[in-house]
Amino acid sequence: MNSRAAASAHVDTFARDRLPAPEALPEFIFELPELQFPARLNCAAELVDRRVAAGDGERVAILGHGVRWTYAELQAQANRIARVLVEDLGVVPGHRVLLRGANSPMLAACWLAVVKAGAIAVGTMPLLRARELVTIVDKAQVTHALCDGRLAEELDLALPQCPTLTKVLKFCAPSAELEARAAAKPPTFTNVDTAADDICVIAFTSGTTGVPKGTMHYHRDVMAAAACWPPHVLRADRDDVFIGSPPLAFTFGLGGLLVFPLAIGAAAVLIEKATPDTLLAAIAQFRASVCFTAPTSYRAMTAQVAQHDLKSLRKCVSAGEALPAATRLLWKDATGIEIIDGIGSTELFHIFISADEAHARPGATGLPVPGYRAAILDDEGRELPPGQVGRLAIKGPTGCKYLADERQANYVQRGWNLTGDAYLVDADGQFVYQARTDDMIISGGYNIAGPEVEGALLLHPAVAECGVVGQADEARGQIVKAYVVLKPGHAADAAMVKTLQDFVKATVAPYKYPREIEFRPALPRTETGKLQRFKLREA
Ligand code: 3UK
Repeated sequence: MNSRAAASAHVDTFARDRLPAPEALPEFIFELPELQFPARLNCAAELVDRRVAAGDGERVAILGHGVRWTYAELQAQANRIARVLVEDLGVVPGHRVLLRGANSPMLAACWLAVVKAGAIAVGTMPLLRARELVTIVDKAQVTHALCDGRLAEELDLALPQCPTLTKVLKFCAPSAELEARAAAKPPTFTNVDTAADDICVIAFTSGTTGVPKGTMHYHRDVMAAAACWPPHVLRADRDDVFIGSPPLAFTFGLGGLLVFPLAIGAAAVLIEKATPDTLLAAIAQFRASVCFTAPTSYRAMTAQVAQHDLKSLRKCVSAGEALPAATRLLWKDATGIEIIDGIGSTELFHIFISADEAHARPGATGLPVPGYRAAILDDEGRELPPGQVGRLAIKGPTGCKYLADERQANYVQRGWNLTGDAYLVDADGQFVYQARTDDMIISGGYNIAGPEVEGALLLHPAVAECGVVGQADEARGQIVKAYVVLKPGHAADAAMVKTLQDFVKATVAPYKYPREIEFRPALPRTETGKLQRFKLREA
């Protein structure tokens, strides 16, 4: 790698100036031959222009409701938007451009346009409110925004408190201002010749607590993610049609629903609402073959699988939270498909431990993805032997680079990325998730992993969803407390509490059983499908 020596193309150096100091960065490893990146690299050019140049211009790139763009059409649209950014809005390389919208072809074209222009895409989750947008705009000193008109309200409310954000252009309904301007531009654009280690994405963490962290990613990080997990574990091909629920503002969605399909010349379906019901209908409608969503979504979809034609579906990816063994089994029974589980993080861009269909093991996440190394460390940073629970540590071609954030020192220690997860390696070398390190329950001297108790509860036919946390207790320090959503037709009474407690005792070591069970109509979740255990703990 000699890209360090290559001159940055950024005229506005805000992001580069706020990278962690060299000694605070994780160690990067580029052992695979496919990770030898040139010093100059623009990932949008790699994903779109290179495909068109290779003769794929007439292949379908992006599908949506009422939209079918070939690679050539996607290139033309992204180029026109890039011209609007540069010629009309004065975007220069290094500017931070906020993107706001539900997943749609236009949002994808905007992302590519920002990156082609050498600027930095700052995605925002559709459900964010004005005050959360203000925080992001302030932290990233956002200069421009492209916003779906239907989600403009909260951004408009935020604007008076966003002095750096001077230019906002809206796309889609009602005004389609961006489309009108883009249509007036020629379909060509000279991509900014960025360095491989120029920043092109700032992805904000969902921030369960505290101020969200801006994770910065280089052009080469995007291509590195595309070179590791997809060809070695997912193994989709160019005739696949990708679909799923995670927002493009979440790197799980950005990779799975845009970068990875484009990297192999496949097609991506971008739909705005991907609730279990609409996702199943869209799989049937678009003949989708590769699906990305969260464990709870697979669980919810199983009940409705029979009402849809899912013949086209061949690969299902789960990430965001641990995949309970019960959910893996339910989905396999309903569809015949073995889910590909993978743990990834916003800091590392995408998945770094995963198992393909052949290596899938209920209850385990899988093996380190080629290109990445994984270890289990104790609190002093020493590597632990198999069977012992410790802190998951990762090294690879991508890694944590927070935007001006002291919490860099929590995530990166001695060159390792510490994800905040407690894991163990079993006798087969499989990595087995235990809990978030701060979600371990210590009760009467036992360490109990909440997700393991959840996994046991989910095996019971009356349980729709559940969340298990530690609750302060005078005698035991903490007790195991379960919040349970029952399936329709089951009574939330004392008899059910006893039934579930006995069931857990018969399924896992009896000391792990939930001493308290509370029934709830629903559980608190993030927009990315993660259970918000901290909200349950506060309850
Ligand atoms: C948890 C998992 C067990 C784990 C993500 C794939 O989730 C993503 O990024 P986030 O920054 O959260 C990271 C944390 O989520 N987690 C994710 N996947 C799994 N735990 N099994 C899993 N399969 O605590 C991790 O540290 O929101 C996932 C790709 C890109 C992503 N950004």
